[in-house]
Amino acid sequence: MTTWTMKSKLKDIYRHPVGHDIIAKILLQVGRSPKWLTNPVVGNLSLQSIQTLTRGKLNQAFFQKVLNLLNGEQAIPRKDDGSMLPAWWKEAVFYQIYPRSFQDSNGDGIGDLPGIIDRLDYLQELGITAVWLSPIYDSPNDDMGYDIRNYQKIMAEFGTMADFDRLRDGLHARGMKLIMDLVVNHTSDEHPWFQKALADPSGPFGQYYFLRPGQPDTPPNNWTSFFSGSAWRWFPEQQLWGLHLFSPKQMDLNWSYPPVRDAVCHMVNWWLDRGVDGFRLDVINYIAKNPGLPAGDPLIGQLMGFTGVEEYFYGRHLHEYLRELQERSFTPHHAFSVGETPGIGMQMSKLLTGDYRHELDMVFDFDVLETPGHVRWDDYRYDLNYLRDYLADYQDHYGSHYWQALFIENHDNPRMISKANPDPQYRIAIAKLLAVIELTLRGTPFIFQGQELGRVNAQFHNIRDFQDVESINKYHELLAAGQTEQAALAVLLAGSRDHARTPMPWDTTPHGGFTTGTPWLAGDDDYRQYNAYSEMANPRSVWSTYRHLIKLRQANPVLVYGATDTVDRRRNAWSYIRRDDDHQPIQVLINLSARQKRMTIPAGGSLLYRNYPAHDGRFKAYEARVYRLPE
Ligand code: ISL
Ligand code: CA
Repeated sequence: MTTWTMKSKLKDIYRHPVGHDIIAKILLQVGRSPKWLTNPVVGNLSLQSIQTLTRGKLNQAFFQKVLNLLNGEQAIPRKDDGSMLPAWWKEAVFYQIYPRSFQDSNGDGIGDLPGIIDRLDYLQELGITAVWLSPIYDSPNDDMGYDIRNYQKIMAEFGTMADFDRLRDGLHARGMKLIMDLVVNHTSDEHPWFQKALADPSGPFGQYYFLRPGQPDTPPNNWTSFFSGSAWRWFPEQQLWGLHLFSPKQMDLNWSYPPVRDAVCHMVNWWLDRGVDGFRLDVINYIAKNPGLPAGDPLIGQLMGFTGVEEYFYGRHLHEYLRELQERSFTPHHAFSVGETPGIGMQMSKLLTGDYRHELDMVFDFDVLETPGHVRWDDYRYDLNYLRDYLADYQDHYGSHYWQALFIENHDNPRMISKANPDPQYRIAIAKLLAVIELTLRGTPFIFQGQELGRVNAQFHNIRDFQDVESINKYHELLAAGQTEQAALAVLLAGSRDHARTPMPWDTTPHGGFTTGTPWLAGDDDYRQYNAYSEMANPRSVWSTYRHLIKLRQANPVLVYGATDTVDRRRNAWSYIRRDDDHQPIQVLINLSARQKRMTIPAGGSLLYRNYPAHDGRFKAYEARVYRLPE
């Protein structure tokens, strides 16, 4: 057993999975490259000498937190041994549906299950083989369904349990799998468990949550909420504080209390028995708060933007809880799991997903979403060279026991095209380039609704155009900090989650055919040009690219399981070859910039796809091509 101390050196810490990801995360936050560490002078620095060098700015308390994390994890990820297990979820192409915004069937402006059922043929036509549904459970919608009031009931606006059964059958009849969203870090404050806990804090539900006695102006610790302010809510009637990492209506469940784990397993089994094929597990790495809820380190808080994270993003009992859930629910049902794990990097993710560890099958690593030194709220251009470096690193180093979840968009993020280059003349080329990347790498692609149409950020004009609790809180936080309304709005325009949540555009009728009523979240008139109906009819559309590449992937196992050899990594260039022992290799060539680029075309290759009409010479702006190579 290794014990990490202030004498430990940076290069050794970087070899430890947790140390590796913490250092990588800090460098990403401050906008530095990990290459910095290969400098021997840097690598040989001990924590002690770093403390001295920073003149105590990084104090003892800070290092103690880091050491706690290091010493809390003794496991080392298993190395690549070439033994890769096949699985349906490795071969699948997933599609994420945000039900509220997908298709309204009854004119109330809210997407619903019958609406999704009407669009199953669309998904099949696109080539999708698995669907992830964002939450459809009964909820007061403080956080759009991520605040669940009843796990075993369908949200009234979305339909009924009978609709759900029809949806499940419709998917299965088309050969598609169905995974649901499992939100068990917290429940709505309107969930009966919480209501009972409040009504009788010393009764059977009192320990389901983190309820603490105290004084109205001194919360139990300094943790902050991801949706602004303290993570503690005061309940004056009961004279109790309650912990909520997200909105004050999302109360954190206490996983250290065994009845909570029983209740969760029971509920998960109920859905799995109902024929669900697996789950996407919401902020699942946050479930294990360290015992005693120790205060967050202010420095870490400053660096990460949230105080307290180090005490729950990789809590001491996390592996144990995940294994229990796996053993009691997932394994007996042969169910699939993908964890949403903010803050977890590549090495730590291995310890959560190794095929020999019985915890999760895959996780989403969010470091793909922002380039070094940036956060989601920044208005900046995402450099696609970073996307290349990030993905190539996984292709090179993830190894045979782990499997990457490939994604660039979801319901919590602005559209990637808008971040990479909002100039409309490049929109289609970038959309197709992103499709090429996501559909030709090793890993499982998750396409977020509208991504296949080349959706871009919405044209919001006013704070009243936003619906998301996070955006609205952020806006008021900025005003309270003295920002002008215009400046605060600019921040929302850069980072709001609502960009991903506008209505899905189906055709050129009002509101893109999403609803005959008034949509719950207004879109703009982009649907007149970019919509499913028009794009399906056009062989050169973004949609047709997605369809073509999905089919290509499905027809070529080398694109799923093959190794990835990077052959060109010059600035603004990326080329890789997917190969295995049984098939002809496939080479991908990409110009990552708006400038023309000279690329070396493979001799004897046959063209499988290109995002521009045929032409000679240099690669055009954001040009991407796929070739089949001779054996
Ligand atoms: O960690 C964060 C801040 O950097 C956030 O990204 C946060 O962890 C992330 O948004 C978690 O998302 C998931 O859980 C939330 C919900 O609002 C999101 O929609 C969901 O995807 C709470 O359930
Ligand atoms: Ca509806």
